[in-house]
Amino acid sequence: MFSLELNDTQIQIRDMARKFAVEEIAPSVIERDINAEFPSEIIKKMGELGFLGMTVPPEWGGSGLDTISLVLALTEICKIDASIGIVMSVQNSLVDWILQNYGKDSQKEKYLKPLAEGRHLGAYCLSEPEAGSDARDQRTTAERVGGQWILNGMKNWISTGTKADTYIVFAQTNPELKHKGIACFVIERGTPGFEPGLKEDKMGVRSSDTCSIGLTNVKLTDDNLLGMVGEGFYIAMKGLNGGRIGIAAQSLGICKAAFKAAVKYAKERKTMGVPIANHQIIQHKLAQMSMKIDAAEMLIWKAAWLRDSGKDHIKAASEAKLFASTAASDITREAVQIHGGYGYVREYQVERMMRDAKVTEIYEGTSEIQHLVIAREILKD
Ligand code: COS
Repeated sequence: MFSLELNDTQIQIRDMARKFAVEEIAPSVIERDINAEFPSEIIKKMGELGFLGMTVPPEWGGSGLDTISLVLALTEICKIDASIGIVMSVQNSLVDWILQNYGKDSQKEKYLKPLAEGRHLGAYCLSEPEAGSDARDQRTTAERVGGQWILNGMKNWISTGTKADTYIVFAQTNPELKHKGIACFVIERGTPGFEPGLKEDKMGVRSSDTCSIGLTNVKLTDDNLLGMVGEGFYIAMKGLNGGRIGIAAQSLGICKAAFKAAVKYAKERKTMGVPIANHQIIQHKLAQMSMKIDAAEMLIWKAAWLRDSGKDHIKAASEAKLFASTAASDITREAVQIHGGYGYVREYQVERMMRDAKVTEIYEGTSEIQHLVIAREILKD
């Protein structure tokens, strides 16, 4: 049964993430945003605490928790720093999940364990210069030559791209088969011909690391293949069903932080002799923000619960992501507005939240793609 009541473990995980975020992440968040500095030390500590393998079973080095626990932890981390949230979400929801569900035991031992134990970082490489929303138009090729696979192409917008140890990479084995020809590979950092490029200079989530990756005659074997040849597109999409819940949780964290800052400021700041919170126009804004946060949380928990129950959650994940990411942009914009001029300077942090929020409407499926996915699920017979 779907329940709004958290169990003891879920409460414990949420509180642990909250404490870690406040004590370990908050002190350096403004500096890391200014300098676009990847938080290596913080991520290392998060790995030691089990935050990078949350839903992976203990036998493969993980914490064996449910998706609700993951979204609770992600929300708490993103209340303080959405850049760290994207590293955590990609690793748990995409990289770990794909290896856990499509890796052979030998691959799990080699790749999943160090990821889940937090010793390695992972990246998910689906997008390309010519294949973003239209993900099945993969131009990266995987050619069978002798007993090997030779990969050539280019991947784009890869989160944790210059820092990862383990990459999940999608490539086309037979263009005639269209999406049924795509295969999924696991590639180690340092593999000859696999070359992460320069870090992008981004508007938001600046201390996360994003880059393109070139593949030039990258030689792999069947030991690098995850699932069956031709199963790659389905693996990518099923991964994104979880990834989208993660981005929704990231958005919710941003929403909650911006709302808290806006309420505090509205009670303190006076105009016309009274706190601005006394003005009806500000009250309307706060009411809208509060309602959107509650609705986003319900959608996220519902999607997470469906995923944990093994039920279809394609529509629920897209609804959660679409709603929460739209709310994040709306709420951070209003939080800046409520702060007036102070909202426009770094010290009050809502301007960073507004910049961070924007990308939640873009990555792991744009809002336009989420509308398409939801509509297709409604209309399918
Ligand atoms: N979960 C499971 N299976 C899915 C799926 C999902 N979310 N989405 C599509 N599929 C399956 C379909 O059921 C279909 O299966 P069959 O081959 O059995 O018919 C197959 O995949 C192809 O899907 P579809 O026909 O819908 O393909 P389209 O190209 O028309 O649309 C979209 C696919 C646009 C939905 C997909 O490319 C997408 O999600 N794009 C966004 C990609 C993205 O999020 N990129 C961000 C990467 S991280 S920055």
